[in-house]
Amino acid sequence: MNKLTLHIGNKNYSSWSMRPWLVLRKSELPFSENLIQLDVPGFKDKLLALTDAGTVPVLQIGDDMLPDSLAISDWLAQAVPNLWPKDLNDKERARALCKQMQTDFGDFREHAPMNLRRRTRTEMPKSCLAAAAKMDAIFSDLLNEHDDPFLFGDWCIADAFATPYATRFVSYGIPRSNKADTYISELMGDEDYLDWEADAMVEVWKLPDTDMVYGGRP
Ligand SMILES: N[C@@H](CCC(=O)N[C@@H](CS)C(=O)NCC(=O)O)C(=O)O
Repeated sequence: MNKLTLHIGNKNYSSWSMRPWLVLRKSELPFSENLIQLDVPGFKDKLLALTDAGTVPVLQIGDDMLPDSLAISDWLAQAVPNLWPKDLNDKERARALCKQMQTDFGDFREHAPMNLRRRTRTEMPKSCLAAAAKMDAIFSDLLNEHDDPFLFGDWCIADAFATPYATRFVSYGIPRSNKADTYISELMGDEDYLDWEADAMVEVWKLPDTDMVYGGRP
């Protein structure tokens, strides 16, 4: 197989980067990573030098560049078995949920930006809480249906996509059901997630605008 390099953003803040990084870890394929600091002078030129999308994550496969967290995950699932559920109906549902997590829940993403170092218990806007409650209901239904511990029984790409949302519930003290809380703890206790988080904790580069939302300190 061609050499794999995952181009990613800052680990404390880049939720899109975390998803395929977790999928790559679960795939057990060897890969290296290249971290590009976002929102510093010249960062966009670096992203546009990778692909026209101008975003991270980007998976470099030999000399080919593949942007987009879901496209990267699909590529990895073709290379390695069992990253999607075995049941074909569940596979379609898991993929649709990933797509929904990419495009929906905008109020959750906007008001509770991923910030792994952050812990607060402030009152969040109603629209954010409503989007989080909707996600909680989807998670709880799937966990009940598949008898835990993951959304479709065994760990799959949908759980990688859920992990940055799990961290938002915890960072901003967003209310959740016991079912969702147990699942969030499972995701945030995952050994690969903990490796990513450990790197995020020691990053010195900061985004003051993100750190200061809801009374945080820069
Ligand atoms: N749909 C894309 C979204 C990627 C994305 O928006 N990435 C952010 C970082 S988390 C980015 O590159 N932002 C830089 C910019 O938009 O200038 C995916 O799933 O990979």
